Amino acid sequence: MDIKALIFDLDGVVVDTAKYHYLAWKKLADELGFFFSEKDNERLKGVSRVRSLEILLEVGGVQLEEDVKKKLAAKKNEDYLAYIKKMTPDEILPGVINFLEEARIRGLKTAIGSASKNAVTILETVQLLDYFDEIIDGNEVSKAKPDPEVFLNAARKLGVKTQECIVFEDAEAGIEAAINGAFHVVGIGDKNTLNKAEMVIPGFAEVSLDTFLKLGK
Ligand code: B16
Ligand code: MG
Repeated sequence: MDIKALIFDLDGVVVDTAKYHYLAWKKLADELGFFFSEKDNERLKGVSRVRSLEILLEVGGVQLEEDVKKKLAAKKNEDYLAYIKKMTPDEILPGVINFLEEARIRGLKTAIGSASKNAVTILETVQLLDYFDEIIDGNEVSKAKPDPEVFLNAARKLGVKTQECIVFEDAEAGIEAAINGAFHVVGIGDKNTLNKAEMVIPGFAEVSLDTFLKLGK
């Protein structure tokens, strides 16, 4: 089946917001009195905000009431937004704009499929919003990756079959979500970690669309 659409995860694929998530989560851990390492932060990639807080508290061996957790997640998000608002288009990952422009010229549809509730804010801030036909984010899904809901919603809104889409993902849970929804999937990052993907690339720098269109054949 011919490829008709491309669905992009946001954090780790289009922009690197993981470093800002880390700074905001680390501040919270410091305030709660434990150390939260960059290695620990790897466990939060692609994971929802609520689940991220649970992992963080697990790392610190801290147990809290639900209402306190809610307040802490909101506070973390305020700190995170303060970083996000200072982002510039220079922070778009290498090759992404050229790749999106090539997709548009070739008549492919594009969407974002992200767990983040801040996806629109981030895309607006780095001036990328107009490059996507649809944005499906954490505000519109009830089931987190590896459930395919976010990508299925994107395909439905784009009006294409899942086998006609390629999902680009940097997180293992996201790759599983794409596989669970019968999408083609390209991993962005390390070949060994993302070995379930059909193809893995380090990023979009010097990558042409033709490299992926053969996945549909
Ligand atoms: P927010 P993605 C994910 O984005 C991040 O990778 C993950 O670390 C974060 O916890 C999640 O978004 C929720 O983000 O707090 O902004 O709603 O990789 O799915 O684009
Ligand atoms: Mg990601």
